Amino acid sequence: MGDIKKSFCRICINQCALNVEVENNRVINVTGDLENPLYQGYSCIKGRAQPNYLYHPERLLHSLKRMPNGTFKKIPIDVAMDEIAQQIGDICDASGPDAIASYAGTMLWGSFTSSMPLLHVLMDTIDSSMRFDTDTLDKGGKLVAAGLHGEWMAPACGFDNPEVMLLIGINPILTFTGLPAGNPGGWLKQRKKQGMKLVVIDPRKTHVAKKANLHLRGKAGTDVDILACFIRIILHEELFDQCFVKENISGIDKLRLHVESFDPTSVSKTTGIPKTDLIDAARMLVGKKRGYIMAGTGPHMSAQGTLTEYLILALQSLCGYWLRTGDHVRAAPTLMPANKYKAQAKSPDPNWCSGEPLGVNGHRKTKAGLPITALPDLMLSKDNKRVRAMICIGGNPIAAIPDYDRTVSALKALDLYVQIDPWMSRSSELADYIIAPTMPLEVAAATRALDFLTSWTGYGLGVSYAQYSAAIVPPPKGSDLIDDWKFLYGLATRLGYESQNGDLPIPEGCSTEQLLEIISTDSRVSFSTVKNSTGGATYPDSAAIVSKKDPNCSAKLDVGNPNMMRDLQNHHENGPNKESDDDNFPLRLLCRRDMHVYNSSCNIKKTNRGKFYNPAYMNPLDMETRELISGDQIVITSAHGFVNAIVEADTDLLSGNISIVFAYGPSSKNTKDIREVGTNPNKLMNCDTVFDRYTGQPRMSNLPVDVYKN
Ligand SMILES: Nc1nc2c(c(=O)[nH]1)N[C@H]1C(S)=C(S)[C@@H](COP(=O)(O)OP(=O)(O)OC[C@H]3O[C@@H](n4cnc5c(=O)[nH]c(N)nc54)[C@H](O)[C@@H]3O)O[C@H]1N2
Ligand SMILES: Nc1nc2c(c(=O)[nH]1)N[C@H]1C(S)=C(S)[C@@H](COP(=O)(O)OP(=O)(O)OC[C@H]3O[C@@H](n4cnc5c(=O)[nH]c(N)nc54)[C@H](O)[C@@H]3O)O[C@H]1N2
Ligand code: SF4
Ligand SMILES: [Mo]
Repeated sequence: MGDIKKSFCRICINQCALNVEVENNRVINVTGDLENPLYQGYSCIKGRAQPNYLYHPERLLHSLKRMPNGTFKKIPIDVAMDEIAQQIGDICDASGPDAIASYAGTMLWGSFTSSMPLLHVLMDTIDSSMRFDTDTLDKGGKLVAAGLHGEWMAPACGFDNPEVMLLIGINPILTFTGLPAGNPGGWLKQRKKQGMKLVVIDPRKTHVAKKANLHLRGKAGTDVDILACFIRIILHEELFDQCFVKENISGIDKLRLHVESFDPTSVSKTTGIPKTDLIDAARMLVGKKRGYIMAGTGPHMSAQGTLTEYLILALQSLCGYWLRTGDHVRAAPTLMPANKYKAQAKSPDPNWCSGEPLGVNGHRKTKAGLPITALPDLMLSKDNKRVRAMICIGGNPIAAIPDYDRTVSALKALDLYVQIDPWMSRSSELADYIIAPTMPLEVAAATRALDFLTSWTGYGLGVSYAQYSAAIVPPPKGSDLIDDWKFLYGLATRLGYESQNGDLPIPEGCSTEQLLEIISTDSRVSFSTVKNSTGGATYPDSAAIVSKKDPNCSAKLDVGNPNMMRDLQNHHENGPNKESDDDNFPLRLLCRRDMHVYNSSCNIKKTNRGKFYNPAYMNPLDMETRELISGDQIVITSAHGFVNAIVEADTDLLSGNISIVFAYGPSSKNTKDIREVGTNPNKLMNCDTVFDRYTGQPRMSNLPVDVYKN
C-alpha cells in the first residue's frame, strides 16, 4: 500500500477529484475521491488509467529533433529551445510575424491555467496574430451567435434547478460536456426525480436520450427547422414571456416573419419527427421559471452551428431563461475575479466579425477566432500570406482537420513545425521538433479552467468550486521533460520577452506553483485558501446576486439579426438535406464519441480492452439490405474520398445513418490492419463545399456517404 495523495484529473473538462496512490515516487493506482463534495468518488476509466500513460513504453521521455534523413534524434530541451527560437526569429525577419502560427489543441486544457497565458505571451512577443484553436471545429458558432444576439449581463438559468432541459446533439453522460462538472448521470437522475422534464434532439438513442421524457429522433441536419418550428409555435400560441420580451428583446417581428414557413406539418415532413411531438416539445419549454437549452457538436458538425445557436438564444430569450434581479449566481467564479451581475441586456457586438479576409473561402476572424480550416491553405499558400511555421500544443491536426491529404501536405510544407506532445502522434511524426512535456500528475495545477469554461460557455460548474493539486510524482528517472508553459516561456524570453516589463511578472526560476499563484492574484477566493484545502471544496459567493437594471439602460437582445434572418430564409428555400437526394450517397455519416478515448488520446489496452479500432455503427436494417454482419470489413465512400472500416450493428441509430468516432486511422507511415489502427473519417470530408459561413466549420456530420462490403 502506497501513500494516497489528493489530486484532480485533467484529461477532460470534468476535472474529477482523485485519490492517487504513490509508491517509490511512482503512481501505482488512481481512484475517484469519495470525500470530495462535488464528485463524491466519481471518475472514469480514462482518468483511472493514468499510471498506464505515465509509464507507457511509447511515451516520449526526451524531446526529439528530425534529422535530414527523416529519423528523429534526442535533443536536450535547452538546445531545442535555442534552435527553435533562432528559427522563429529568422522566419519573422524574412517573412513577418504572421508567418508563425500557433495551434492550441484539446490537451492544452490539461495545463490551461499556466499554458494559455504563456502561449499568448509568446505570440505577443513576436507580434503574430495567427493564433488558431480547435473551437472552430467544435462549437465556435456559440460565440458568434452570442455576438449577434447580444448578451445578458447575468448567466442563463443553467444548472440552477432547471424545470426543463433541452439537449441538442450532445451526450453529456459520456462526454462530460453540457451537464455540471461532477457525476453527470447522477445529477440528471436527481433532477429528474425532482420533476425536471428532459427533451433530447438526436438521430441516435444516446445515453442521455434514453433518459428523456421526449426524444425527438429525426434526420440529422434539421436542428434549424426544429428550433424555428418551436419558436413559431411559441409565438403563434403567445406562450412566450411577454413581460421579459417587451422590456428586453428587439427584432421579434422579423423573427416572427422568418419562422412562419416552419409550420409543424412541413417540419414534421422535413425531419421525420411526428407533428405532435414537435408541438408537445415546444409547449414543454414554456411557462417555467427556469430552463436550460444546450447544443453540442451534433448541429455544429452539420455545418449549422451559428444559426442553430442563434435560434437557441432567441428561444431562450423568448422563454426568459436568464437569471433575474435578486437571483443568486450559484457558479460564481472562484479562481477568477468576482463578477458583477445585472438583469439587463448588453447590445449585440458590432465586432462579431473582424480582421482582414484570410483569402480562403471568404473566411475572416470572428468572435470564435480564426477559422482553423483556413490554416492548411495558408500553409500551402504561394503568396506572402504563407504560414511558414507552427507551434502546436496539445493538438493533433492530422486527426482533427477534415481533408486528411490536404492537412498532411500542409504540415509537410512548413519550414518549422514544433509539436508539444508526450506521444509520437500522427501529427508528431511530421514535426521538426517534438517537445516532450510533463503529464498532468507530474505538474501542479488548479481548476481555474473550470471557472473560465463556466463563464464562457454556460456549462462547466453548477456551483462555485475549486481544487489545487501539487505535482504528485516527479517525472520518470532519466527523462528530460518540461512543463508546457516553461517551454513557451523559454521561447518567448529568447525572442526578447522581458517579464518585468510584460503583463505577467514571472520571477527568475519561477515554479509552476508560483506561476499559478501569480495568475490568480485577483481571484475571488485567494489561491492560498484553495491550495490549503487539499481535495477541493465549494466556495459559494453570497454576494453574487443579480442586481437590477440600470435606470438609463435601453439595450436590448436582438432576435431578428439580418444575417441570421437571411440564413433562415435560405435554409427554408434550399432545405437542410439537399444532397440527400444524391442517389450515390444515400446514407448520412454522423459524429459520435466513445467513453474510453478522448479524441486521439487514451487509446491504450487498459482503456480499449484490446479493441484498438473505431467501428462504423449502422442500423441492422441498413446492414441487412447490404448483406452485412457485425465485424465485416466495409468501404465507406463520399464525394470526397473513401475509407475502410469495420461495421457493427447499433439498434440505437436511426436507419439511414452510419456513425463513427473520429481521430483514429493509420499514420502516414504504417499500413497496418484496420483492426489495429481504425478508420479516419476525415478522409471523407473536405473544408470547401459545405461549411458554416461564419466559423468556417465544415460539414463533419450529416455527411452523404455510401457503404459497400469490402
Ligand atoms: N471528423 C471529425 N473531426 C473532428 C471532430 C469530430 O468529431 N469528427 N471533433 C473536432 C473537435 S470537437 C475537436 S476539439 C478537435 C480536436 O482536435 P485536436 O485538439 O487537434 O486533437 P486531439 O486528438 O484532441 O489532440 C490532442 C493531442 O494532445 C496530445 N496529448 C496527450 N496528452 C498530452 C499532455 O499531457 N500534454 C500535451 N501537451 N499533449 C498531450 C495527444 O497525443 C494529441 O496529439 O477535432 C475536431 N475534428
Ligand atoms: N469520453 C469522451 N469525452 C469527450 C470526448 C471524447 O472523445 N471522449 N471529446 C471531447 C470533445 S473535444 C468534445 S467537443 C465534446 C463533444 O461532446 P458532445 O457534443 O456531447 O459529442 P457527441 O457525444 O459526439 O454528441 C454529439 C451527438 O450529436 C448527434 N448528431 C450528429 N449530427 C447531428 C445533427 O445534425 N443534429 C443533432 N441534433 N444531433 C446530431 C450524434 O448522434 C451524437 O449523439 O466531448 C468531449 N468529451
Ligand atoms: S477523463 Fe474521466 S476521470 Fe478524467 S476528468 Fe474526465 S471524466 Fe473525470
Ligand atoms: Mo472538441
